Amino acid sequence: MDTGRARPAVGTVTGVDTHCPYCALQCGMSLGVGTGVVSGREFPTNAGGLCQKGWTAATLLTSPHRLTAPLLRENRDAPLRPVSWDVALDFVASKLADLRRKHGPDAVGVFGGGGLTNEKSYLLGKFARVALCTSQIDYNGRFCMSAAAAAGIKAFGADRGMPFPVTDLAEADAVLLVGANVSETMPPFMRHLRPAADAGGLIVVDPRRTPTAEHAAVHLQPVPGTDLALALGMLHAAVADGYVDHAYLAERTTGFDEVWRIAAAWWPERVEAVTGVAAADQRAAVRLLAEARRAYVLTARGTEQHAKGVDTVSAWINLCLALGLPGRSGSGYGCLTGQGNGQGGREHGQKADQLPGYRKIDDPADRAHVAGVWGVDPDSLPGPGRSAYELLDALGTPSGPKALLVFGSNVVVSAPNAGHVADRLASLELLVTADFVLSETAASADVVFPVTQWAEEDGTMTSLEGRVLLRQRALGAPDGVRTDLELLQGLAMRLGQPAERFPAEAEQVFDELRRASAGGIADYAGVTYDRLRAGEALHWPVPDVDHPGTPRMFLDAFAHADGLARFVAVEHTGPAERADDEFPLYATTGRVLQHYQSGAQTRLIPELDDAQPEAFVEVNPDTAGRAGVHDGQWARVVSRRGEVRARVRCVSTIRLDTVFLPFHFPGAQRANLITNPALDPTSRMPEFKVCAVRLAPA
Ligand SMILES: Nc1nc2c(c(=O)[nH]1)N[C@H]1C(S)=C(S)[C@@H](COP(=O)(O)OP(=O)(O)OC[C@H]3O[C@@H](n4cnc5c(=O)[nH]c(N)nc54)[C@H](O)[C@@H]3O)O[C@H]1N2
Ligand SMILES: Nc1nc2c(c(=O)[nH]1)N[C@H]1C(S)=C(S)[C@@H](COP(=O)(O)OP(=O)(O)OC[C@H]3O[C@@H](n4cnc5c(=O)[nH]c(N)nc54)[C@H](O)[C@@H]3O)O[C@H]1N2
Ligand code: SF4
Ligand SMILES: [Mo]
Repeated sequence: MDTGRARPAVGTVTGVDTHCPYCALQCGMSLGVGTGVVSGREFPTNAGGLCQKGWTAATLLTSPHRLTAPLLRENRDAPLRPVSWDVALDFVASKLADLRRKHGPDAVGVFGGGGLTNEKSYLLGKFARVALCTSQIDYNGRFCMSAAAAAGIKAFGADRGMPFPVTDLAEADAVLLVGANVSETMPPFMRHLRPAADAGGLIVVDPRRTPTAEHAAVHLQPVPGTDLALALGMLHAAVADGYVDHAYLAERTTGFDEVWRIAAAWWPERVEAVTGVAAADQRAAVRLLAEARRAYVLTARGTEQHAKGVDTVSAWINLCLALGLPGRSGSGYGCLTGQGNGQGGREHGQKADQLPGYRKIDDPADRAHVAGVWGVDPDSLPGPGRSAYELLDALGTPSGPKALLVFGSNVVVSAPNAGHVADRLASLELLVTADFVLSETAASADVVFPVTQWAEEDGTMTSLEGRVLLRQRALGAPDGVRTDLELLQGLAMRLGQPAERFPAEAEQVFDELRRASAGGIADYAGVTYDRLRAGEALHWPVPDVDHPGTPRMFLDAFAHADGLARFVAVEHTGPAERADDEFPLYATTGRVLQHYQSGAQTRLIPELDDAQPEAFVEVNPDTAGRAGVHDGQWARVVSRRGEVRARVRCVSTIRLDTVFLPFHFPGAQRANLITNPALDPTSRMPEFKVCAVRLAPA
């Protein structure tokens, strides 16, 4: 195993082309090797721009907080101490083998992440199914993309976040952004919306007046958890005002009548009473969309992270279909993928019900294909396992896993009902993480493996527009760290697997992934490192090496066998938890510009931490007054599951019945101490975006 890569001397190489390690926009950047200085690079998604997280991304490469030796604790009360790689690997492998012998293969669980490269996601899924033989693997994408993915598959037969290039948006006269605060979550993305905004065609649906909403001609502010009703009202308005594209309906879709049967009862005035969005504003938004020459509807987590998230996204897609937008050049529906590899991470088999290439683990033909590539008996592959929250909830219970391996997620901070999740983790016989910093989850583990960061390893990422990108190694890694692939190989070998079944070279893993995905929905067979190195823009599917890729999907036909898109009949029922006398407010959660996710990385970057050092709760001044709290004071936000401490930020533009908390902070400032783990029946997405709370002085 090659671990001794020297850091190139200052000035030997300058400016390696790479991509930002954080979000799905995957902004092009250049990393000054030796200087460690990041600069924006001309690339379609960012046109040279970066956000503050991008500019400061290299800071963590040389941070003193970086882990450079494996850590191990003898027992739960002992501190983590540095040990050698061999000691840590031997310890973990023998514990895993032991637990499996005693309790069967499902005694070991695996939790992955949408920030992992395609190669890591693929090898992690293979490691779980082949080396551990466990069905118990899932990942944080369940908390992120799963609702829109499921709705996209229902409607279109395939799920690619944006089935068109990001740059197409610049041609649009109208864009409806639902539950997306791109000004903070993907700042360079705003440039693609500027033409629509300048033309007075930007519509934003968000309970808060975000920096994104500031650019909107129409800002709709629904009660959190009522988007489905809003979408039904807007569909009703589209029909009533004569905007339905009947020729498109007949040629390209099926199922409208069922949908209309429900939407007919949701006239805009009724929807106003449920959502708080004026009927006239609903109609104005529909008019802007329908009268535009080119229009898009884009959803993100605000509308998706609900226990009815799939139905809610279906309702937005229904509106899109009624207006004839999807599958046409210059208009359409898209979901904004979140994590760096949010797209690829959900295609290659770290999801409980899935095999590489977006194949299904319970489909005999899919199992046979993948087992063939892996050189194993299809019958030896386990079936589907538990979804992310259900997996965490089952840890340490009689039927649940006794050990968990975590790659690329900080669930102690980011999982819903986080207090309970921390208790479940504490009940395990073995918790193992791989990370480059001591995240809150790593800090509670028995063994922590120190791994390389983005700039120190090769790998591919699939961005929010379905484009496969090569992130090439720019630097040597510090002594003592190994790649995730090397770690998986080391464990697999100790579990009796041949080394060549778990290659540690990214390009070799990718070549195997190409074969495993060949013929699947997310077909990467024609993507090669050489084509990517040559700068080709390859959007999947790319079925063979001569295929130019598919920047725009669905132009001729949708991915269902009959080529038609499906309207999906959905009804509004509202949030899982209603406000009442005891908990009179709705809390919603989300992001600020400077922090990324659980904050494990960005809280360690001084410039970002200085800008946003602590949790806050955004609250309307009238609501604050009634609760007896003042701007700048610490408050408690209490739900049925727990309470979180946050500093009050009075904001007059937020709804009176709604408070907002970022989820980036640890300990008592964890927003997830209060969130509701009510799960969507299809996607198993938790209800991060609404729960009932009360506000009180701290
Ligand atoms: N700075 C920063 N950028 C990021 C990330 C990060 O952590 N920090 N993470 C990346 C990832 S993984 C993701 S998934 C994306 C997420 O990107 P976004 O979806 O843009 O981010 P959020 O802040 O989670 O949610 C967006 C908005 O939804 C609103 N909202 C809350 N409840 C509701 C509701 O019921 N209905 C509607 N319509 N809106 C509601 C919130 O007020 C918020 O402004 O960002 C990516 N980019
Ligand atoms: N209340 C609330 N909770 C939420 C959300 C919300 O809107 N509200 N959003 C949800 C969403 S959309 C998401 S995506 C999740 C994200 O939440 P998490 O899954 O916790 O994501 P990160 O904070 O990015 O954690 C990634 C961890 O893995 C490490 N890491 C990064 N890259 C690698 C790698 O390549 N290999 C290894 N081994 N480790 C790596 C990082 O240092 C970090 O410790 O949070 C969810 N939780
Ligand atoms: S928008 Fe996303 S990809 Fe671009 S610099 Fe910021 S965090 Fe990085
Ligand atoms: Mo996400």
